[in-house]
Amino acid sequence: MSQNKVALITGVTGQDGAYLSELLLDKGYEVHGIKRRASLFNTDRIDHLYQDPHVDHQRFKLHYGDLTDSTNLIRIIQQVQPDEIYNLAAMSHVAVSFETPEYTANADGIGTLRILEAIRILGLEKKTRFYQASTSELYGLVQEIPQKETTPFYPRSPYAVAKLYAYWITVNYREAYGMYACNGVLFNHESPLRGETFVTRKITRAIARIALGLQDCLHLGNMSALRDWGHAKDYVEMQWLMLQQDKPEDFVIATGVQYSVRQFVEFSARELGITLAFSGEGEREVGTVVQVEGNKARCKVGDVIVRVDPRYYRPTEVETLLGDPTKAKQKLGWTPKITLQELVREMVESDYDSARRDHLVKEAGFQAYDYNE
Ligand code: NDP
Ligand code: GDR
Repeated sequence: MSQNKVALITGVTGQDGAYLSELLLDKGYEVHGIKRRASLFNTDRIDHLYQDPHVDHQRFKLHYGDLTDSTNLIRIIQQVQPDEIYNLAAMSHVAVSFETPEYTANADGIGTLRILEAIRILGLEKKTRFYQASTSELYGLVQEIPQKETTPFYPRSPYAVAKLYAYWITVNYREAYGMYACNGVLFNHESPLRGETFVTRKITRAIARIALGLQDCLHLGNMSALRDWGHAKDYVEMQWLMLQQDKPEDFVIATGVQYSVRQFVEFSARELGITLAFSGEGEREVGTVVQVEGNKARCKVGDVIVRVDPRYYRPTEVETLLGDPTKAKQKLGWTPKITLQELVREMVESDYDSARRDHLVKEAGFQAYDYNE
């Protein structure tokens, strides 16, 4: 039990930020998070951790900030004096990074430099340990299967190129200034808290809505893409473990098992009693209902509920990712606890509950939220 440590999390309002906050609070940490100012509330994922700022001994505190503002980062780090910084903030959507490449470079690449420099400017090199949220997207056009710590990088998007800079500036500050700074090269990890436009959540949400008649069809891009999907709750434990070692090192975190996007659709549908058959190729591929069991799904045999929309293709795609987590298993004693089947079940159940709420709202004559991206 690491009591009284102080952690600062950037990206606290995101999927990993929420799970990591929970983990660190459970371990007795004082947790500070940086959130961006937004025109609407943006703390849904951490509202259950909220503590009244007017009471004493509060252990969860939020600060307004942004990775593109050095002055703000220096001020917060000076005020918080963290033992550990987890840099989770990023424009994290690969497809969107093609639309906003300069901003992505600024936030994801230079943002990391800004934090490392703040630590140095404040003379905290020996006190503050730094975790950088690196990514399997660095492998991009893969040079070796499976990918491990020594596999060469070949980034395939503005997001991955920005993260490449962040990876190396973290290594450089470790070597140049003796800082405890490390990269977790994490493969895709998902959960019911995953953003709705990442493919797994888009799938589980759509399948739940289709089952209840709230949506007709799920439109996807490249269904043949292969990913190594784990559970975010498992992976944030690794982020913490990486900062508890004697010396800083970089680690690949993955399950070592790979599935296609198409399989993820099949598994999700099956959770609600729907069996799908896929036919056609490329842009003409469709998923048709061939069997419906149980009473959860209202769709009928013969319904086409999955179609390809080239709008979701990426200018350069990462076709296959498969991680080799041997080093993490050996040095950190870690193995993922949650299987893909359990992950899919948890996500589908959570989205089915939300869809049932939307369905009740619609039945009661109110306009149901209906944004399908
Ligand atoms: P999310 O997209 O769920 O969360 C990203 C967080 O970053 C949000 O809190 C977001 O704020 C915040 N953010 C975005 N831009 C800025 C900015 N300019 N300044 C401050 N905060 C900002 O990502 P995940 O939780 O899934 O991922 C966490 C990190 O791990 C990211 O860096 C991601 O790139 C990386 N990663 C994720 C993997 C995954 O599979 N999930 C795998 C490998 C790496 P807001 O809520 O306001 O949008
Ligand atoms: P990824 O995740 O790009 O791997 O980045 P995403 O879920 O967006 O895509 C995974 C694969 O699915 C294909 N795909 C689609 N993707 C989306 N979003 N929407 C679709 O409709 C769709 N159809 C097919 C994609 O082309 C891709 O091949 C995630 C992010 O969390 C990054 O921040 C993180 O670094 C990496 O995982 C590891």
